[in-house]
Amino acid sequence: MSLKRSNLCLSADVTTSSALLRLADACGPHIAVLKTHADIVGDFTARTAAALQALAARHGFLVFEDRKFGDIGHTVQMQYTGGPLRIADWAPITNAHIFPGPAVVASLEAAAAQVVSAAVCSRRTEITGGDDGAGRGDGGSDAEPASDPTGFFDAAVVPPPAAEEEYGEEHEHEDAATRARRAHLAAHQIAESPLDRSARKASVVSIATTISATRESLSTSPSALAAAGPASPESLAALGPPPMARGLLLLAQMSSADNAFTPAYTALCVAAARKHRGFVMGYVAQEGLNEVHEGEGEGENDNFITMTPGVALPPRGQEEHGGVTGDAQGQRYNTPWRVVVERGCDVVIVGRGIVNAEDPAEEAQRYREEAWTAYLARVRAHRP
Ligand code: S5P
Repeated sequence: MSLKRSNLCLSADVTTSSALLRLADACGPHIAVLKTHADIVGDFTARTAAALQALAARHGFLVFEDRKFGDIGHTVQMQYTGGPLRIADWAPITNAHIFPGPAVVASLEAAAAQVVSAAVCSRRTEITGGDDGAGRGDGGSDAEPASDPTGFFDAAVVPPPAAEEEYGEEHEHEDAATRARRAHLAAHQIAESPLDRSARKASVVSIATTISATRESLSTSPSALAAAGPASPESLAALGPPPMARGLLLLAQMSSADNAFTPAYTALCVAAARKHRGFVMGYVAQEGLNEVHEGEGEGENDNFITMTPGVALPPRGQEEHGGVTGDAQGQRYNTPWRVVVERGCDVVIVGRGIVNAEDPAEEAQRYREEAWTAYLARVRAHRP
C-alpha cells in the first residue's frame, strides 16, 4: 500500500474474463487489491486465474475473491479448494461469514495451510529437479507476463486450450506440481475438474496445475521493500511477486440497508479473528474494529485491516451536489473521507463507481488520490 500510495480495492464485478483482465490491467497501477466475484464471470477458467496472477505480479496488487463462505467447516473446505473455481489456488485473500459458527475459520485455515504447503513443496521439488521451465528460484516468477494487453491467453502465460481427448490413466509425464495437486484432491476426496484435466495436458509448462506456485514467491512473507517513494517499475520489481500466503477477511458488518448484523455478532467476528491472528488478516466492515491497548502488559494489540465497501464519490465535476447515497437495491454509499478518516477504515472497496466510468483507469486514479489523502490524514493524526 505505501509503495503504491494506494488503499484502493477495485471490485471488478464484470461478467467475462476479457473484461475482468482488461480492467485489471488498466486500473492495476492505481490499486492495492483487486476484488473478484469469479462466480459471475461466465467464462472463468484456470487461464483467467493465471492471467490475473500475472497482472497482479506485474502491477503489484493482491487478488481478493469475494466468495463470502458461510457453511459448515467440511463444506467450506471443499468449496475453497475444489469445485470449478479452486479459489485457494489463485486468490491470496478471500472472505467468510461466521454465522455458521467459528469452525468456518479453522477449517478454511487448515485448507489454506495444506494448499500452500503442497504448492511450496511441489515447487521446491520442481526447482530441485530442474524442470522449473524458466530456471528461476525462490521469489522468481516463471513466464513473462503477456505484453500485449489483448494477448492474455498467450501460451507463455497460460496453458493451451483444453485438449479434446479425455486424459487417460497414464500419469508418467506428470510434473511434481500436478502429482501434488492430485494427491491433495484425493486427500480431500475432491473430484478432479475439467480444469485439472486440461491443465495436465499443458504440463510442459507445468503452470496451471499449481498456478499459484508460478506466480507467487515461495516465501510466505512479503519481501522487504527495496525502495521507498512512489511506485516505479524498479520498486515494484523489488517488491517481487506476492508471497505464497493465504489470508481471510471476516464479514463483520455489511454496507447494505437493514442488514441483520448486530453489534453482538460483530463482536463474535472480532473474537474469532483474535483466535486466528495468523490467518485472519482483517474484516470487511464499516468501521475500524481494532482495539489498541495503551501501555505494556495490557493484552495483545489488534492489527487487523479493515476493508470497506459501499464507497462512492460524486461524479467528477458535480462534487458540490453532494455524494451518491445508494442504489435502488439496498446498497448504501459513503465517501472515502467518511469511512477512512471518520470511521477508521483502511482500504476502500469501489465497484460500479469505477467499473461504469467512461474511463475506469482515470476514475481509479481519482478514487486512489481521495482515499490515500484520507488515509494519510488519519495516520498523521495518529488515529488507529
Ligand atoms: O457489505 C458489503 C460487503 C461486500 S464484500 N457490501 C458490499 O457491497 N460488498 C461487495 O462490494 C459487493 O458484493 C460488491 O462486489 C462490492 C460493492 O460494489 P459497488 O458497485 O456497490 O461499489
